[in-house]
Amino acid sequence: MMITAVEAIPYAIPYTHPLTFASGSVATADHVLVRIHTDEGLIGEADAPPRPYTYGETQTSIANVVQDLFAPEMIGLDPLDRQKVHAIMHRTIHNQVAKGAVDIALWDLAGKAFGVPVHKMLGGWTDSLRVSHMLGFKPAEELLEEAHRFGEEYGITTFKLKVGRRPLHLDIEACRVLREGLGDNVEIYLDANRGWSANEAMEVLRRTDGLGLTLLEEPCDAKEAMSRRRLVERSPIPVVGDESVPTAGDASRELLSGGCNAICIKTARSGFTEATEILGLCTGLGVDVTMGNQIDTQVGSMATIAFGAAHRATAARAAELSNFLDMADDLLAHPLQIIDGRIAVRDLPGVGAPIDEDKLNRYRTDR
Ligand code: MUC
Ligand code: MG
Repeated sequence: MMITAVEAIPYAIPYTHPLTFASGSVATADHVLVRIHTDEGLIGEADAPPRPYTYGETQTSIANVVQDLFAPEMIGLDPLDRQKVHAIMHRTIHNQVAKGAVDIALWDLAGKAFGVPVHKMLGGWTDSLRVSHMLGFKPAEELLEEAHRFGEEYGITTFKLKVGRRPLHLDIEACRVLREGLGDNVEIYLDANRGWSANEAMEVLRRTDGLGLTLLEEPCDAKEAMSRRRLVERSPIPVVGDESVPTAGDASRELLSGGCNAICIKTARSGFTEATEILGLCTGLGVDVTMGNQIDTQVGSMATIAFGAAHRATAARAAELSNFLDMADDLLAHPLQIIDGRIAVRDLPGVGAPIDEDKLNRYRTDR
C-alpha cells in the first residue's frame, strides 16, 4: 500500500453552548480534517482541533504544516511504516496537533487495511468508557443546574470543573455549591488551565479542604518550576499535567522534576503513537492517567475512545468525552451516544469514525 495524497480540510461548526476556561474560549469548532489517501482506495481520517492559547497552532497553521511540510515527504511511503512518517514529522518542531492528526489517520488506515478496530489493535481492554463532563466558567448555581442535567440525561457522575478565576472565591464557591448539591457520590476535580499562581492554587486547596476534590489539573504554568514543585509536594491530591505534557519527553521532564504527579493524555495532541509512549512512562512510574478532551468533535472523541478503551490504565478513570454535546452539528456519520454515563467503542475497522460527506461539504471552508 502507498500514500498517494494527504488532504487537510478546514471546516467550521458552531457551538450551541460555547465553553470558557482560564486560557481561552471555544464558540466554533474551526478544525481541520486530515485525510490520507492510498493507492488501494483506503482513506485514513482524523480531526485536528487547533488550540492557539494552548499550543500556538491555528486552523491555517495546521493545514499548512500538513500540506506543505509533511505531505510532500509522505507521498510514496507505505502508510503502515508509521515510524518513517514520524521521522519526517520530527524534523518540524512543535505542531503537536497537526502531528497527532497525521498519526491517528495512519492508525485509522492500518485498522481499515487489516479490517480490525483500532481499539483492538492498541490493546482491546474494554468496550466502553465512563464519561466525565467538563463544566466551563459560569455562576455556581448554573454549574449545579448543568451538572444535575447531565446526571439526569446521560447518567454522568464525574465532573471536571474549569477553575483558575480571580478572585479565588468564585471557584471556591463553585466547588462548595457543586459538592453540597451533588452529594458525596459524585466525583469532582479541577482544571485551572494555568490560571493561578502556585501560591493561589495552594490557597484554593486549603479553602476547599474537606470537599473531596480528587485531582488538580495544570494549576499554574509548569514553567514556574520551583513554585510548581513546592505545590506538587504539598498538595493532598494528585497534580495533573495537561498542556505541559504533550510529548513523552515533556511528560518525563515534568514527572521526574516534580512538576506533576499524574498525566492527562489527549490523543488530539499526542496521536496514538506518542500517547502510547506517555502511557508506558506513566504505568512504569506508577502514575495515574486521565483521558482528556481538547474540546473535541465526535470524530475526535472517537479517537479518544479508541485509545482509552484499549488500555486498562486509561479506562480506570472516567474519560472526558462529552464536549461534542454542545456543538450544533458534527461530521461523524453515526452520532455518538452517552448511555448510563458510558460511551461504547465502535466495532468498525479503523478508529470507527466514518465521515458524513454531505456534512463535510456543508461545513468545509476551503470551497
Ligand atoms: C483542558 O483539559 O484543558 C482547554 C484547552 C485545551 O487545549 O483543552 C481544553 C480542556
Ligand atoms: Mg486541561
